[in-house]
Amino acid sequence: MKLKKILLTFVAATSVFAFSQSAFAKAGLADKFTEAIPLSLSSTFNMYLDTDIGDGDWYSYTNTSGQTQNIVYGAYPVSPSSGLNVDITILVQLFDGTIIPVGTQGDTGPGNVQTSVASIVPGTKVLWRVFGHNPYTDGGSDKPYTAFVYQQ
Ligand SMILES: [Ca+2]
Ligand SMILES: [Ca+2]
Repeated sequence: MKLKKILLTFVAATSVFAFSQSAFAKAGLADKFTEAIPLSLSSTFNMYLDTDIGDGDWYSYTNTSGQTQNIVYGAYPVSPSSGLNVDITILVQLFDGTIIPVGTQGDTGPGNVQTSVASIVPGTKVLWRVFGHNPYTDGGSDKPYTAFVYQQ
């Protein structure tokens, strides 16, 4: 009887754990550029990629300052020693909604920051997708990354 109770408690705890895991699964989070996570200047966002499924997370920064801004943005591994290799693909959305594909940045290698710079006029939005250089190994909750945007 006592063992059964312990087992039930264990099952309940496992269920809660499984639920919280799925609630934070990264597939489904910011997978499309229309669902980009907006970052403000000098802010960062820690997240991880799901492996095996080609997961990616979109981020955006919009210049609402009223003047041209020079920004640097991208992503880097929280722990360089994790060997995580993230890449970024970039889009620019003009004030009138026009979308300009910029492309994927050249790979800088495992453990390194993957970044780009832009000079953007007011109303311009920069969007970047963070994804694993190797979708099967560059991800997982033990290898989080940080997305960032700063003014230069
Ligand atoms: Ca995602
Ligand atoms: Ca890279």
